[in-house]
Amino acid sequence: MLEKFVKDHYQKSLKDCSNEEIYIALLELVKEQAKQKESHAGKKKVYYISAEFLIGKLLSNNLINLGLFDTVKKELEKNGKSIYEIEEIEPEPSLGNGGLGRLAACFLDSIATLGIPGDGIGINYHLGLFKQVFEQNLQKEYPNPWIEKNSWLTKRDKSYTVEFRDHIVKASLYDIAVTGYENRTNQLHLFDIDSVEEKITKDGISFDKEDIEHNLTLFLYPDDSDEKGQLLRIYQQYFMVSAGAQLILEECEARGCNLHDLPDYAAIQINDTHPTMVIPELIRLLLIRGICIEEAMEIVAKTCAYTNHTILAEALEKWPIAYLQKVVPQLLPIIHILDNEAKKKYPDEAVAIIDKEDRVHMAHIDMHYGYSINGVAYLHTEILKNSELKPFYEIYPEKFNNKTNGITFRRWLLHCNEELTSWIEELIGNGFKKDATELEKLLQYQGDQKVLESLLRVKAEKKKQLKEYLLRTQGVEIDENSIYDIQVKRLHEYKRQQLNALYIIHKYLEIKSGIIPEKPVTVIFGAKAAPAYVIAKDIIHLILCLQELINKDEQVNPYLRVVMVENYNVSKAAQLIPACDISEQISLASKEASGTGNMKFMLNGALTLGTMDGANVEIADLVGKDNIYIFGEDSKTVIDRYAQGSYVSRDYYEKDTALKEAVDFIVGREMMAVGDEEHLTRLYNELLNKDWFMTFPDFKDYIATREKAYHDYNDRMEWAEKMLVNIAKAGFFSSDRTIEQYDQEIWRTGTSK
Ligand code: 475
Repeated sequence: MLEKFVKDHYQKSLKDCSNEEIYIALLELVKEQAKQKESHAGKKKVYYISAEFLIGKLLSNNLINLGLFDTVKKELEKNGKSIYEIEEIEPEPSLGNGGLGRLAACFLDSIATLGIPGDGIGINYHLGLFKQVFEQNLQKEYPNPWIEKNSWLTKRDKSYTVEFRDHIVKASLYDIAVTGYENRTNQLHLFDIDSVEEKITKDGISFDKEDIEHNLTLFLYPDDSDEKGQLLRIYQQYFMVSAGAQLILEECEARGCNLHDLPDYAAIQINDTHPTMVIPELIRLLLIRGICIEEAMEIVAKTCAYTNHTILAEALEKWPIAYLQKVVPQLLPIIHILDNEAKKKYPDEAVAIIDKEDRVHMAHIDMHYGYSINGVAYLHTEILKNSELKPFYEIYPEKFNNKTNGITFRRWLLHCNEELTSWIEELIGNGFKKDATELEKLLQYQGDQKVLESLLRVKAEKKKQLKEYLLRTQGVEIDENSIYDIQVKRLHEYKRQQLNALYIIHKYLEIKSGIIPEKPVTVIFGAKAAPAYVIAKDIIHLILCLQELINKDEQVNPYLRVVMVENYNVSKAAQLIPACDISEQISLASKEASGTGNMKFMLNGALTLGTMDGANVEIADLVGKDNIYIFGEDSKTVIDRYAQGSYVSRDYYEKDTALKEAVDFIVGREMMAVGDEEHLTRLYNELLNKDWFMTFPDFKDYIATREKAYHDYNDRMEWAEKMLVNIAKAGFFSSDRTIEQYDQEIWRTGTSK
């Protein structure tokens, strides 16, 4: 089919085309095919508004979803071309940061796959999240341009006016088609301004924060450590929601809505607090269209639903009224009304929209004026109800619900691990592609040596591929016969990459003292730190220094190696995850809302080494304690300890020699030889005097549990059986399941079964 397409469009045969030409032809072909599956049927539609959509490269996924992947792959092969080389040409869109953004991308895939009318609404950031480069063992940030002349973006002949206090801008609409797996096509709507200027950055990622006309859609999460940066974020958020709200009202009216019945036509899912201003903005637009304030508030409250993704206080946005006044004064009368009404009914200061310091609590707007509040894993929702959002749960118990996260198996199995996909298919057929719970059929092979051996062969193949990939892309050499132990996620103290680093130091010291591990280990990290997050960047420095020190040490490197992957992103995740043996999910219990990497690793046959946090709890329930490595204190102990305010990290340090040695090593002679004193000393002091995320109390158990996992690894048959159980039980974590629950319990479009 590609041959014919290329002939018709370029009057050339496939084998005479360059890879670039084939890539462009495939873009066109996919767009044409996707268009045929657009549908305007159905009354109610979902709008998923999010500051991030971490969609990753789209070519192969679109081909898979349209049922074209195998045909195209074979056709290319016949003509001496490779789909994998063509994939490399596609730039990775830089529209997201971490879990929240990747979840939004998985959800769009599942919404379309289940045949639900549902579009994404976001911003077309030109430089997206920064590109990470390591220089002198430090993270440096550079712009990450990704938009090319030919891309998945389609510019629509459509724009909306967005008014700020001192600017009026035109929000132009760009769409990216979202193909469902053997189902309909939806859209990801991304707004942009025509005057944006990619070239205004200097010296890395600095730019004039006040030059709104040129910078509005430049970066995702521009540095907000000063007032100008916070104002820019407010500009971005309002830009997204105002254009989005106008689009929603226009579309609903076109489908027959008279605005009074908006909740019958739209369900708006607010992805964390970044899009919260959609609530006052919709009310404002309804007022302009002649609806009275009481009714407007009621309509909007029946249309909007809020998802919370974190209990970390610093991530819950609170904007000073004065800042909102400077950017979007038109919203303030409405925000004051929302605040007054809420205060009249609920005088408790804890649930106020505007607090005593004149700050607007965005999440509080969502909870008072939305009809659903959901957490993203069972434990997370329980913590929201019983502690973090308790005052709201007492007022609105009926609004609270859980939607445990999920991942799309099209990307995180079918695309990233063709070998494992075929292995599964040969054993249980291909029903699991549509109904992920069918993976449980694998359980019948638990004691089957031949099957287990073939599973180990698949893993070995993916490990070999990762070795080659790392050599090719980063010039590092790893041992494919070592255990691959991987921690990839945003860098944050609560995720505790520093605990993993302490283990590495401990192991290094052991090897130095002559204790040789049973099996060599390769510890792999991938993580970006927010540019203004000082300690997170110190932790990256620590890891990079360890990498240099250990990999150069010939006494140690046969047994232990450290690799920090540069600029970790979706494409790199797709290489790393299938090759992993041990998945590090070691956040401080209660702090990781869910995690979704944990699900991807499990699905690809890695075993979890983790705390009882987020979705790890549900993974542990599903696979049973013999098939997961759990360590550390539980969330209740941690929450109580915070409440008592009694944690003193130094007490643990003084009592545990192994811990003391590892911590002291950070500022020891060897590290100072490769690292920077200021960074290392700051991190050392932070751990010793604060350790806010309590790595020290979990250190001992972490070491013991990690050693047990490494020991168990050597019984290959038993290990393979554990892998098999993990794969078989991963079906629950399909985002198709999650989205079916969103649809049945929150959106109620009446589409999914
Ligand atoms: C959680 N990002 C994961 C994932 O639900 C969870 C917040 C504020 C500003 C910028 N970025 C953020 C997040 O809060 C985020 O990514 N949260 C993550 O959402 C999906 O699996 O546990 O940390």
